[in-house]
Amino acid sequence: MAVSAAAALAVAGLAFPQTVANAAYEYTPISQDQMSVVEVDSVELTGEGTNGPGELALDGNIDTYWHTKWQGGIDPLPHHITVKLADEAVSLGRVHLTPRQSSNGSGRVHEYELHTAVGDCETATYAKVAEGSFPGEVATYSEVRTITLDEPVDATCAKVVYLSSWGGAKGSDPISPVEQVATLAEFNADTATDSGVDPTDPVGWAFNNLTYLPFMTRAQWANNPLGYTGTWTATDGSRWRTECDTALTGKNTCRTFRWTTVYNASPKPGGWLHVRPGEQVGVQQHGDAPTQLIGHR
Ligand SMILES: [Ca+2]
Repeated sequence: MAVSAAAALAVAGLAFPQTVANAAYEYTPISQDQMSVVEVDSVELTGEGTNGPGELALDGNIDTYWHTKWQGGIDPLPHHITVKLADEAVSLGRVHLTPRQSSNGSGRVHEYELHTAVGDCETATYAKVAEGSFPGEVATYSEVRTITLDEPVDATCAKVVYLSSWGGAKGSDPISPVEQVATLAEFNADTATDSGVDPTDPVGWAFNNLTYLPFMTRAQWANNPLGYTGTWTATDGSRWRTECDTALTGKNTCRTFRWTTVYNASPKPGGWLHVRPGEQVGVQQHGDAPTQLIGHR
């Protein structure tokens, strides 16, 4: 159970900002089956065997790849590949670029720009939505490069521009040499939806709504993980921890905590105050303790 800062404040009846910074997103892969290559600026027709065509970046096979022309003269940078993501615009959150897996990833992307458009991918106006660069270590040439947008963008089409690219390997140099061609084994993309979670909220063990159970003894909990110190994962995937006989719990007593992201936030001068709310489910204290209900610690 996660409560956004805005929602928590709304419950508390306080004024709160209309925007929540640092929203976190949940990503869902777009099937390559619904994507198609609109355009590549250049194709090697003969020098790479059956490889070369841009469509090979959408065939689900990391061993096949798009390759720009080099035979008989190298087509110069920049290069680009444009992909239609879907018939209707999607909320684009990330793009994954799987480098060519052969020749030490020669032609993999170095400096890039990501452009997107809505509408007909051949005639639409593209706008730059991200730029950056990927490192050129030979040792990591095969790893997927991911472009994550700061905020999702409505897009029907995505165009990856290679401003520069890395070659394969040169002697024992750990960094690849510069290259003029572009290659790409696989193009993938994810849609993004706001998860409602403020990632600035801390994650940790929560303990709230302390309740003593006065009519049971420790012995009755002997075979229950709530009755002795330890951690476990419940069948629903939730993580639990019980602590017994410490300064926190008191003597001959246990407290049980659940790993959670449930926090409330309220504004304070210069930032936010994060408070653990009192709605934690299932956390309790038991043992030979006094009969009382205690609120937040
Ligand atoms: Ca491929």
